[in-house]
Amino acid sequence: MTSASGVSSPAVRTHQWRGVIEEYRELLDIPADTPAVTLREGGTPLVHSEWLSELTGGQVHLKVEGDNPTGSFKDRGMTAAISVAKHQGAQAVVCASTGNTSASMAAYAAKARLNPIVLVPEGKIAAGKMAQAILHGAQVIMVKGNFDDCLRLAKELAAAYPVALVNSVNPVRLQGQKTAAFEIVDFLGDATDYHLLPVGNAGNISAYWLGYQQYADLGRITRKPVMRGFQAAGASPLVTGEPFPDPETRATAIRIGNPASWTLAEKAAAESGGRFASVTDERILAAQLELARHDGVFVEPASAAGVAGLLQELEQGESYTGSSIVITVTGHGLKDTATALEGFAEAGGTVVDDVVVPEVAAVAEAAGL
Ligand code: AN7
Repeated sequence: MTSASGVSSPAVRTHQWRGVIEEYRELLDIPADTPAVTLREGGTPLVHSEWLSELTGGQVHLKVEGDNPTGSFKDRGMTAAISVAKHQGAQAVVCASTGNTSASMAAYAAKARLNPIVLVPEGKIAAGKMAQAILHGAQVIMVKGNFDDCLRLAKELAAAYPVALVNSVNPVRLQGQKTAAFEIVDFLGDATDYHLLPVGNAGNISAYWLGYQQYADLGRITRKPVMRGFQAAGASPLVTGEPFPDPETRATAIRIGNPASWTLAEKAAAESGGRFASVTDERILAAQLELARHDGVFVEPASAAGVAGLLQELEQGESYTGSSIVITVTGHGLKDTATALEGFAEAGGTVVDDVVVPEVAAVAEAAGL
């Protein structure tokens, strides 16, 4: 077939994923007539991990959220939040962020022609995320404080000035983010026995639980997974039960001391028979490296917390034999190559530094052939 423009089109068209709002609109609690501002987020791969399946004696899948348009799971909630903000007449949007929320908000705000304002903790944002926010046109305001200070300021700003708050305290965000649970079930045919994931501000674990509960109510799953959330040891308020006034971790995405969705997250853990645990930065960086080596999946440090948690539990004698497990890996490794390479070097790795003359013998020698 040839169209008027002279471009030939295939006779059979494959379905092109429309983004999470159009794929799941009837299941989302947002105003029905909200036009979708979308970069066709979601529809991310559920990748079988041979490495972790062998280690556990179970079946482990990774929900690879780094494959979203801006490289993290945040795009699911952001398409919803920006669509609703635009529809309601907002002209400016604000968020506090450890990096990924700001990158996502800036991209969707650009698409929606809104003015994005981001508040980030000074000096603690991975370079890739900062570059995204800047290039998408955000006003990036660095705060001499941590994420929790930024979130307080973002709330105060939105309360007093004409700017819409799109952090996950905005319930529309969780409506978008819960679609990841739908996708997992739609792909596997049922929920898994366990779902493991990193936890920072605790919106994601809360959203997954919303999604699983909704599918259970609709009779689309026969069981709900046990939810296990993993925090960095230096920022683990859900484990200790107390806010951290000075959270510290090299997994900067989850450097959060007082999670906004604390209560919802505790509910998810309690109702699912799950729990929270902490993992050290050393374990997080080791898991990031092993995941890249064994599975070909490159994630940012925070995103490896769920895998680090699984490995730690196996060492502690926990059994996952015969179980099905999903681990969400939340953001792409290219977001923060500096920390990745530091972790690699600390693990004894050598970054390639041989420079050879342009002759095959020299290349072969350098390659150890
Ligand atoms: C890669 O961008 O909070 O528990 O401001 O970027 O839902 O907060 C990021 C969080 C995990 C934690 N993995 O998710 C922000 C921000 C990555 C992240 C989390 C974040 P939540």
